[in-house]
Amino acid sequence: MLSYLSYTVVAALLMTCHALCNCPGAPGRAGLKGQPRLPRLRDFLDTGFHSSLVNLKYQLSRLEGVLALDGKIKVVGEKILASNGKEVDFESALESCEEAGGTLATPVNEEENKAILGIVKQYNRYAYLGIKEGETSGEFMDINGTPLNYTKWHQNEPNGKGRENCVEMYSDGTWNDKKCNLNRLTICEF
Ligand code: MAN
Ligand code: CA
Repeated sequence: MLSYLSYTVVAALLMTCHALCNCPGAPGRAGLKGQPRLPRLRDFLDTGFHSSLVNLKYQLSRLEGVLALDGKIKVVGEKILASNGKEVDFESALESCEEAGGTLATPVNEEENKAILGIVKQYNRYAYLGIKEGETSGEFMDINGTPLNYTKWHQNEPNGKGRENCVEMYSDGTWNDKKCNLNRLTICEF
């Protein structure tokens, strides 16, 4: 009885596998020339996987819409910007962004700078950016040590000559090199 059952199960599995797998000779692989092939398990799974992804994207964009409407996040290109509303020194700000899986907001173009400015205005507080002075004074770079392609220095800035190693955003969106131990708004990017 047991062996008959095992046989049946194995045979059924083999037949199913053969019918649905991607092996030569399985029905639905190629079919005869000019004939439409039968759907395979992989196609079925692909379709399911694809529609799951489409649905996931849709649900995420809905959530982004809700959070953006509530002023909790700003979506700019591929980036999401958010603040916890806290004013802390540079290292603490960076740490809290990294803890949340992001980094300090670092504008790489005018559009991103404007989006960050929107949060500065929302909280009416200057913010630290994810930018630090390098070994050479007056040379600023992002958190990864990459030199900047985009800057928005206020007139006559940077002027710290190695004594102001961090960068704050003013409420007009321009940048000032500034000491790192002050309390500034935390704005993160994800
Ligand atoms: C203060 C500091 C400096 C800034 C000047 C601008 O001294 O905030 O970082 O460059 O003001 O006048
Ligand atoms: Ca300065």
